[in-house]
Amino acid sequence: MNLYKSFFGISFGGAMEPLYTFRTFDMELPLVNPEEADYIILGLPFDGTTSYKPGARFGPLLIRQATLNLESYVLDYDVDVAQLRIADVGDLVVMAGDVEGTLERAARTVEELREINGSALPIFLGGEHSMTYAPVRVLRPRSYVVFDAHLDLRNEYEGSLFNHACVARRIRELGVEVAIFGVRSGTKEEIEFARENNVEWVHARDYSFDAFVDLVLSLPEPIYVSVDIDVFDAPLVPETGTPEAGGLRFWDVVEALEWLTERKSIVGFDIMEVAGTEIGNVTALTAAKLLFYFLAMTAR
Ligand SMILES: [Mn+2]
Repeated sequence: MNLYKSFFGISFGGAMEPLYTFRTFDMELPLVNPEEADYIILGLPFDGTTSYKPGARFGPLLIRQATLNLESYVLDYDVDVAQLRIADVGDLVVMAGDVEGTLERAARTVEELREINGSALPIFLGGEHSMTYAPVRVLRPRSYVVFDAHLDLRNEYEGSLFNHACVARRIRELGVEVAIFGVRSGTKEEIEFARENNVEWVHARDYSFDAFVDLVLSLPEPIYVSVDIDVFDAPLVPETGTPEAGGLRFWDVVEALEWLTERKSIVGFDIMEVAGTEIGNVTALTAAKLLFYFLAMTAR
């Protein structure tokens, strides 16, 4: 399909049924076309299986809007993210309430973007964590490192195998090594699945940089890295599907990502489960800040 047909905002929603919208004008970054990009950003604004707080469908929009509040210069690395070659292709056009149909669309879109530019690093903004399954299936990492309050290892939840509470299990079943950090919520069934299937996880209470490095050091590469925004302590991310007290600090995740991006080959990155309806909400500001840190640290 012709990527530029809708790029200049002319033909949204025509007969060609675009997979994504190019609705990107709020992002505080000068953008480039996907062919020339080092990073390609795609929003996955799906919230059809949300169990508690709704609004993940607005996550990508809220994150982009929150970038307007940030300086593009990241002090820590002496990097200006406005200088990076970033393509933002907008949001996937989701199929409301249809998680499997939307996952298929997301997978097709990720494949298409890989064909256009296979050397750019894909970054996804969500949207429910259920969506992470699509890029992982397409990008075929050998390991999945995830920061999450929840194990997401249920076999099924509320009648769906692709519910947000099942995503880490589905990924493990692809033969991918799974390591989960910041956990403080799970079921007995999930703990048993983890034990029987070599899924490594670190409780938020036991989390330390050393514990992180110990675990990820031996993971096979390349790695897909996922941040469920609910890994952070609830006051930092109140607008998310299932907030949990007792989470990680912002710098815990930044330091872990610094280590990963410096030492390991990363095949994809996402920030998921940002929700809400209010511009400038705290969760979106946290996510936007983390996004700028990630972009800047990979460009050090
Ligand atoms: Mn979670």
